[in-house]
Amino acid sequence: MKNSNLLYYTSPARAWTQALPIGNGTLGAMIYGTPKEEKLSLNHDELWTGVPSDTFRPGADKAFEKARRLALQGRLHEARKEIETNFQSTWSQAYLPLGDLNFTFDIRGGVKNYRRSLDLNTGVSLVEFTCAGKKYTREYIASYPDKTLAFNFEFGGKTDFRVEFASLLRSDSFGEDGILYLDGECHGNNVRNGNCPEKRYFDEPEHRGIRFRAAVKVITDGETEAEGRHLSVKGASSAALFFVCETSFNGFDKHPFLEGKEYKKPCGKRLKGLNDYAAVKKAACEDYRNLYGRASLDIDGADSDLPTDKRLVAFKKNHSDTGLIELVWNYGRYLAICSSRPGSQPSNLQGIWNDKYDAPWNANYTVNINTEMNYWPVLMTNLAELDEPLVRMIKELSVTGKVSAEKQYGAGGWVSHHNVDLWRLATPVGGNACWAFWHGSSGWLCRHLYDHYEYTGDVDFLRKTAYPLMKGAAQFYLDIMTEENGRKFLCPGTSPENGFIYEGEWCPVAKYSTMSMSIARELFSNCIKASEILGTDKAFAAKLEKELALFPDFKTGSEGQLLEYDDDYPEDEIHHRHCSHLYALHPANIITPDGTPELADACRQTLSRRGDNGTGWSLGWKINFWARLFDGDHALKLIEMQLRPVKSVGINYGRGGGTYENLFDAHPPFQIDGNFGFVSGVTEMLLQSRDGRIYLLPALPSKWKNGSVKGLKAKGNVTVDIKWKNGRVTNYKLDGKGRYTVIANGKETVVDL
Ligand code: FUC
Repeated sequence: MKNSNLLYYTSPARAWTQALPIGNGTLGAMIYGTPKEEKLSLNHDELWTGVPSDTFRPGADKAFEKARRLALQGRLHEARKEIETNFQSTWSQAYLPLGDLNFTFDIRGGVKNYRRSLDLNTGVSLVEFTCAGKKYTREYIASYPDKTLAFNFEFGGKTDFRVEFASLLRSDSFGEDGILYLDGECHGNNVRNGNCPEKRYFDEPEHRGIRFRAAVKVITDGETEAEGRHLSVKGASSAALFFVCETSFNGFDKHPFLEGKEYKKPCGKRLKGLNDYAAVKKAACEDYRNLYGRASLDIDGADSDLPTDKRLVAFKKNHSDTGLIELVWNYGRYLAICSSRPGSQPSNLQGIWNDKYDAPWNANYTVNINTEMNYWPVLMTNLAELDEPLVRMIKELSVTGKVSAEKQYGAGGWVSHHNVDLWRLATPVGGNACWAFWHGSSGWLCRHLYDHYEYTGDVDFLRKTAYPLMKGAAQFYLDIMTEENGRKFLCPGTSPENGFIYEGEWCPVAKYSTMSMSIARELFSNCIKASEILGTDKAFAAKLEKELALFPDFKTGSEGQLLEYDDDYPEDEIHHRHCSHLYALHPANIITPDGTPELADACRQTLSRRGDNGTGWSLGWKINFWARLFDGDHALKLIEMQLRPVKSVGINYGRGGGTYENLFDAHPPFQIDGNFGFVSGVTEMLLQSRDGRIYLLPALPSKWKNGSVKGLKAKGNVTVDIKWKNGRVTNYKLDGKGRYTVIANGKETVVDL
């Protein structure tokens, strides 16, 4: 058995990026594993600043019109100024940390045989050590069925300990009947959004934010006593603890204070039912295993039984440990299961894990790449259920996005921009137009809906959920399309978060951007396909067809690269981390090496000029690009770069991407998208599917000579197992229905399932 399902360490975490994560979609904890003073850093995914509010900018529609006129006249700097001054609005709300649960154990003597671990096969995290000849074990799990984080402590002899909450939020803590409570309140406003720079809390009910109750119940053979803000336990040989948390958040469109949901009683009710650790653990593990156990990967190569942090360092010198690649692939699936479950919020920039009062980029939903990347691996690794929170978010965004379309642009349909929050912010934020003025996320998010249909084959989902949302997003782009010389395009356009040199100065606003046009192109095509499948909306589909025929073609530049904008403007940052203009290559399938080889060559050229290096997610995206170009060796190079050990946590936009000791992806700072881009990248190297074609090992690196992968999904709801030897498919199994063309070992075969 290779060591590809276990993270372990021989010393406690000293930093958050060394601690180990558990989560049930809604509740999350980072476990430090300190023997005598344990710290669990806690999260609930509904703890955000703010309340629902109107964020649109009055008069923005006029500003948009003006900016468009200016851009058409080639007055791009003026167009930018108009957008930044009169079009953009406020920043998103912020994701907040719940707090820490701190334990002090009365354990004396030197600690020996220390080990902490996370077993991805079971989802169980363990801390073990001996002290004065006694063995201590602490076990931590997250339970989705029981909506709790549960811990079991076994002490080698009678031990005293105390437990208390510490939160950065306005809160109060007290103990009662073996239960420790934390009642708290989130900020009514994100200080970053400029309305009220220094003020986080308000007295006026209409400005008060989400309230919550967190509680931990201790069941022990020792004596439990509440003393002020902590519980103290005396003479325990073991203790089971159950942590729960409920909030007053009552939906994106309900005021959490004035129309808040009851949260204290449900908390108590939930705790009442939690008494039997073994039963809770059994149900949690079964539920987890049902998802995690669906897929597996085995690449022949070296293995390592080094502790994970040392293993990462060793990999830097010698890349032969394919077990580490499997481990990070498995870990990404684990993180997806922990951070996105039906009923939870979608995973944000940090999944659900954040210990910072002011998290980087507010740990919001950044939807010009990051949130989408979080969901890339879900369908292909057979975890379709995990899409639910994202699908729900898109539905809710279509409501706020309708207001955004109307007020910001005077258009129909719905639109969202580059940031989203718990309240489904759909208007453009403030600041530089290079990020704020970008209306591509509604279209991009809709590709996930159509993908969900394509992977699952669920026509009902397409009819009731996906298509109406796709149609609304398409309607918006139709409404704002601009015509010039018989061509239709989205004017003005930006390409996340890049710019170019125009009339001697840096400028982010062009006549149009390749990415926005690619998003619209894909969305329109998917709407047309959906209308055929569903037998509806023929007139609308015909309109889209007509429009598509007028889209400008992809353009290539002086060095054969795919152009990012309508013109070959001089580049400013040639190694920019975003490669948005390659959207047509990945995630979309508009450009393919076998369908449009010349454009695929242009993408290759773009990637070569951009260079390999980048932030964590940028490296992750590049694995996927090279996989789509059927270049496994280049994809592997990016994998190796993404596994570079990183310790620094300050924001670095440059080229410092890699992996922290707990295998979280490093932008830096920690950003979970890179973990997920890694999983989809590796998967895309082994399996791709589109338009009834299933590619087996389309981008297998020459180093991965032998191996097998099981339980992946191809579009059409086909489960795929593949075995290979000496770089050639030797065996494969497709489980599903329908007719497909299978491409393996350079040969095409039609199969009927
Ligand atoms: C986008 C990226 C940054 C970072 C931020 C959260 O704006 O350009 O690199 O990932 O999102």
